[in-house]
Amino acid sequence: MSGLKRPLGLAVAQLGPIHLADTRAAVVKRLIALLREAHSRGARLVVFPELALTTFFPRYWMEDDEAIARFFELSMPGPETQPLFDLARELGIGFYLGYAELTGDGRRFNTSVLVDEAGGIVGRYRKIHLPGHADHKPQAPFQHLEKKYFEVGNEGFSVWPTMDTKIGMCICNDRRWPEAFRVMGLQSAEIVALGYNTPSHNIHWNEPTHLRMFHHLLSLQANAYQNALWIAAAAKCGAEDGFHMFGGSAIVAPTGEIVAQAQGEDDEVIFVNADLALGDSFRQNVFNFIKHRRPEHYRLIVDRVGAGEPLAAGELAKLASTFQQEG
Ligand code: CDV
Repeated sequence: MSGLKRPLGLAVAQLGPIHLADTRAAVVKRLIALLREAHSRGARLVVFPELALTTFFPRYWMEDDEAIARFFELSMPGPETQPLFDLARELGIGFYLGYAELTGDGRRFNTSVLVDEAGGIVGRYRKIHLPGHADHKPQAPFQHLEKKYFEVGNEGFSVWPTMDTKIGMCICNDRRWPEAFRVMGLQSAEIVALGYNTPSHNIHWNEPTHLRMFHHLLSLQANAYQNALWIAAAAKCGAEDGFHMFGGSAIVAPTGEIVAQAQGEDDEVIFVNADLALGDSFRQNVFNFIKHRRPEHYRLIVDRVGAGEPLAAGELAKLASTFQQEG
């Protein structure tokens, strides 16, 4: 790994708990303090968590109207978030921010925006892999109602050329799906920003607690390495009104190594002077996609959603033979 370095100051701003009683203004004040700290440490880009302006409200059963009134943003920036955008412009620092989006025609998405150093929104991502359920589960210790409150994102996994690099976004559960990162890798993403809220307990099955953190880091490390990109992952964590979510905010290099990790479960900035050129070595060698990928043999990835019966070798070969290579 040699050649010219391309350093970019990359920060993750983890948030400790946001309780139901906390106001947007109080949260934005915390975001502003974190933005200032990230800037003082040399960051050009800072990543905030998923649904960073409120408590993780999908844990509560509510009528839709109540959820919309309390937790959704009709505009971004809005009156309460404008000071964050103003400060970003003043300091010349970009950021990723997750929030609950209400569109002009009443649609609801779990969204993140990418804001550049001039304080302008350059990208928007609407979460595609929504976990949880849409029905009320009164027996469960808490709900996970993302499938009730949000629609599946309708804008794909984009990558934006900005801040002298190419940045992709995804949100929380997306990090567990290799397809999300490969789609961004195929658009030459060098950094993927992602925010998350991960409850420490699984209401669907008796998953051992220690595996929650292990699988979080495993997903980040595997996807960073296999796509030769940096991942900056920001948690909202700690106990929100008694409901615990794990921390573990991390910056992972294209080597798959964790190069910075949060120490606690409160507001905390982690920072790395990320050498974007590190990804180039992997893109030119082991993960030289154009040279080594064999998409004709990946047909089932898009043709099937769930796992089905095994196909005979002849059937797989026939599928491969019908693959249309681009250009
Ligand atoms: N907010 C999330 O998407 N959380 C999921 C939990 C429910 C497993 C996650 O993948 O972390």
